[in-house]
Amino acid sequence: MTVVPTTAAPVLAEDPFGDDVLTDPHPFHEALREAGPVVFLECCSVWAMGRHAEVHAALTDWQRFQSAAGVGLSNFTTEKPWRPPSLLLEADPPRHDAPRHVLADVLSPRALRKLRAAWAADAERLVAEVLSGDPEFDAAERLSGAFPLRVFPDAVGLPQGGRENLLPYGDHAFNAFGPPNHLVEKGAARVAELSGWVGSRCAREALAPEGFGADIWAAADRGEITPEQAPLIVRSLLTAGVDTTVHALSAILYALATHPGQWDRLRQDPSLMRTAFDEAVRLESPVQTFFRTTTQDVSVAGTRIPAGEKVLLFLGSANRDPRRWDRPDEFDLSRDPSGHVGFGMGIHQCVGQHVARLEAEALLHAMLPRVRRIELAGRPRRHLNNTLRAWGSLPVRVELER
Ligand code: OVM
Repeated sequence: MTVVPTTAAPVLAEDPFGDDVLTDPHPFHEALREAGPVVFLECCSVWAMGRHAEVHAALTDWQRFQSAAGVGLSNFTTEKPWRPPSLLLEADPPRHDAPRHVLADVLSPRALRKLRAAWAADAERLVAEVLSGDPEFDAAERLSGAFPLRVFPDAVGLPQGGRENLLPYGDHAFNAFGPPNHLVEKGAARVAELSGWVGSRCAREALAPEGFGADIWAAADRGEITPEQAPLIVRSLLTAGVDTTVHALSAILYALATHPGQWDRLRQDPSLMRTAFDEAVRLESPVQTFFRTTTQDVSVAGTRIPAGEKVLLFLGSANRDPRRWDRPDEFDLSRDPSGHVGFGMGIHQCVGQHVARLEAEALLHAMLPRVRRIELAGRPRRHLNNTLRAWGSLPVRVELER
């Protein structure tokens, strides 16, 4: 028998879910990466990884880093989840696979083709409306906060009433992955009401005869999933499909407003749109973290993590790891951002990413010919969330094409 030497993991005391780190996570991320490939976080008694190589490896190793015990701090094997677990996010193969295949089909680039023209027209209308007013406006409120709510609920097939519940519900779901801090407490008062509303919208009768919701129910009719699974898969759309795209749109608008040379470049060559979107997701990482749980003793770079432990994977840190990226803090359309883990990696990689890309493309294609220059017009304000990197306010000034 060979005895593999194990090293004790460095211990960090700082709370990554504290307001200071959430407001500006970069100094913490650097300390985390520099401390070592695996560290122990005293605050929550969990392990953590912040370097690209180890985060990528853990994300693609679902056998040893499972999701079914929850991808937040709470361990579902010992604690009751705040809602029935997601059939996608909080499941492992084989149970994960049928729901995943169904949703991947429903949200495939092919399936989204029929939405492209309508979303482009919606974006034209929104952008024309916003640009016809004051050249200084809040892009978080008027553009990124508005556009997904114009197109996504209709695409799902949700009725008009109650759509204002979507963002608060998503915001709480993403807070709930963290420790029970003030951000979770703030959402607690409305959990029953919001969960009740979301749950009621997942029924077949509540959904329009055409749309992502109906498509999921059609898969149940074909026997690809059970009728019991369908409403929970619709719930995944309503949980993960709104806040994420709102904050991804803010990320790309912020990146472009603070890098005028890259805005010019994108105007000259709109075929860089996909790069721009992925580069913004890399740089801002709208979803900053997810946990996994070890299914067995795991040795990572010489450090032993026992079975049944929570491991916090810092996607945002991996996406700025200088071991992986040149000038990681720069938004640069010359780079190839593929390989970023902003959408995760492996079997759970964001199933809705084509929806997010289509939204960003529609919005930016409407803006590019009309806006010669976009810049910050004031100090942007963060919206704090235990998982999301978000803007509460993004004041911009635009100079229009004459
Ligand atoms: C879900 C889900 C998937 C991804 C993220 C997420 C709240 C939820 O399946 O409900 O965040």
